[in-house]
Amino acid sequence: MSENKEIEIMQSVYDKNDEVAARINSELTQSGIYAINVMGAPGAGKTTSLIQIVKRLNDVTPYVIEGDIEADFDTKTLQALGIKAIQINTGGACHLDSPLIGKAVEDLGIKNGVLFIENIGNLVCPAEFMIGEHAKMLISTVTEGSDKPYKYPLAFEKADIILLNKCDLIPYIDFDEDFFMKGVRALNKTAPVIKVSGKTEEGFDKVVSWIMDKLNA
Ligand SMILES: Nc1nc2c(ncn2[C@@H]2O[C@H](COP(=O)(O)OP(=O)(O)O)[C@@H](O)[C@H]2O)c(=O)[nH]1
Ligand SMILES: [Mg+2]
Repeated sequence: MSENKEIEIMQSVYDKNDEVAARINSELTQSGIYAINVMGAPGAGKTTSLIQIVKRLNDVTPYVIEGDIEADFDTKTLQALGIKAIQINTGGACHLDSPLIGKAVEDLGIKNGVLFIENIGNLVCPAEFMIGEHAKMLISTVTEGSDKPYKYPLAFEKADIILLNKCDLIPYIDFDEDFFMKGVRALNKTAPVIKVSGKTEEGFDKVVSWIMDKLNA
């Protein structure tokens, strides 16, 4: 009995979140914004990748919403590069939700461009909550190990594009790319997996070309 009740409450939390997410998504679309929910573990290189992507966007205006439990280092870094960015601090919550994004989108006042939403560093909860995005970008890294698709399936299953970051470090570690890709493809047949490095900058031209295709579609 008590177990049933718990499931019902969670369902209504998800329903409410998804309802707001759908509204944000349609408002963003009407404003000419393509929104990408950027997910990955703490330190996977979410902010580093955003910097690499943004500097290749040319004529497209980037906007960033930074999600962190505490602090605003990433927002300050992006603002110092001239990027329109604002911070959300969840004060403990392990993921962003759509009411938080609705308020941030209003505050940003954006039109025509790409909105990147850097989610809280976490491979679990962010994948469960829609936040008004058009696509989910998952950043996984070679230093996390090749077993992550098997251990955190939902994030890999839901991703529309997967960046495999820190490829500059492959010579120094025991990353098994075949095992990683087998795990990814068992969950997700279609998302492109792009090998990148925030250090050597390899791969980011391909990522930007995927984004531009989506934007123009
Ligand atoms: N070697 C290497 N380090 C990276 C790469 N990408 C990010 N880093 C480093 O990893 C750390 C975390 O990066 P950050 O972008 O802040 O990760 P976030 O927490 O996911 O936003 C920083 O010290 C980065 O310089 C990469 O491709 N290769
Ligand atoms: Mg960051």
